[in-house]
Amino acid sequence: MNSLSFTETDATESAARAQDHVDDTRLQRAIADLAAFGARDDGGVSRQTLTAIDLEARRHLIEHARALGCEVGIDACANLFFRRAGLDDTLPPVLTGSHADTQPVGGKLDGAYGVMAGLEVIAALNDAGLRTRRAIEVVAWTNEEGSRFGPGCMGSSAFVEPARLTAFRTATDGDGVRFGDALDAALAAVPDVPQLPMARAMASCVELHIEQGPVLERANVPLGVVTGIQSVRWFRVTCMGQMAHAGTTPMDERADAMASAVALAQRLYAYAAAEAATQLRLTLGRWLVAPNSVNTIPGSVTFTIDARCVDEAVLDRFELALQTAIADVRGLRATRNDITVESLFRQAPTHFPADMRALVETGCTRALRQVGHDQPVRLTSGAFHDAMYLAGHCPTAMIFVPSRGGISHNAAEYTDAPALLLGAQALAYTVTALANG
Ligand code: HGY
Ligand code: MN
Ligand code: MN
Repeated sequence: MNSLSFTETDATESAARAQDHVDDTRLQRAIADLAAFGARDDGGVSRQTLTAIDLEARRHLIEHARALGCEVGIDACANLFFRRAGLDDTLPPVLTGSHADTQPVGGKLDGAYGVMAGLEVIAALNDAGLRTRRAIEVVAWTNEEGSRFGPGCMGSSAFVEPARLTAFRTATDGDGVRFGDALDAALAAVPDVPQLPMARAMASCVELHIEQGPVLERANVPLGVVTGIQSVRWFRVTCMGQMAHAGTTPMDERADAMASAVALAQRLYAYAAAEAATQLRLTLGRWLVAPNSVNTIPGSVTFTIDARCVDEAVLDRFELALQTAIADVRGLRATRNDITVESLFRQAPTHFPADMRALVETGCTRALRQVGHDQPVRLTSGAFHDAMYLAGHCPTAMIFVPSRGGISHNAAEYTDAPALLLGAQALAYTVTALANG
């Protein structure tokens, strides 16, 4: 096979061989080995970004990748890249992978599956004795979840737009730790890993991920071709009041911040219920009450809003409704309570290109046919992913496998081994074909 001029047949044959060398046992072991870092008694995983346990997991990934013959690099946002050289290293590589951080109470698969399946593709290529025209890089993005430090997808968004990193460094976690300090510690922990520039050219990107929703399981089809990712907006609302004694303060003389927050939250949930037909999704997930004492009237209550929809106009209308609700609640206690809202994160809907989706469909269909299924399901992602930033950087696509009960961001997150194998097989086909393109 001429090293620099691959024919269509070569690319397809190599893709099929890579797919056929994906090893189920090796994949399961790799997922289990990573899940041990932050393992919980309830079967979940707690490995928030740049915590000590995350740094231990990163070291494990570096050693695992080196054992597969990969070169390892890290960029200024501590994104880890595991590179399998191509025959022509002047060409931009094909990127796969996902994130290795988890929610505070996460599962074994969210993000981790895409990283370990990417490394399994490299192991399969090694087993098959295949060289590819382009290099293949598997990435472990920093802080996809955005739970410890907001916003989400810090690593991938800084990779494509490095100027964002300055502001990200000032983000703080619940203990007041700055992202910049945690980042510097993560970089110092890997002095043996060379630093890479950000915003490097990539030929294409494919991210494999669990669906985290119910669609594939209800369709009883183990593979999904992701058509795009819905739009997301995060806000922080702060309701101010006045701390006072719970026993001595008459109800009509209080500036109770919790009363404002609850009145506002009730309006927002009622709005979301009225908008159900639009598939608007509203979550008020993180609440901070000061001074959080049973017998002091709350002086301030802060809560986050996570609003999502495939139709951005719905989110625009939601923002107007939010302002109206705030004005309403301010009116209830006009003199004493103030309410502020701050935008934390916003991302327009993502649409993956047709040619990338077609290639993913080919890889999925070949894998499915081997287990008696016909073809993959096409679906939009309800969750956001690093691929939403890569989609603006290079041709990008995603592959999904089902989540049992549609559950994720929960210790009960689970996908059966046959589906995990199929996802890795579809990834191997797609990435190998792209790497020979
Ligand atoms: O929130 C999300 O959609 C992602 O799972 N972090
Ligand atoms: Mn994820
Ligand atoms: Mn997640």
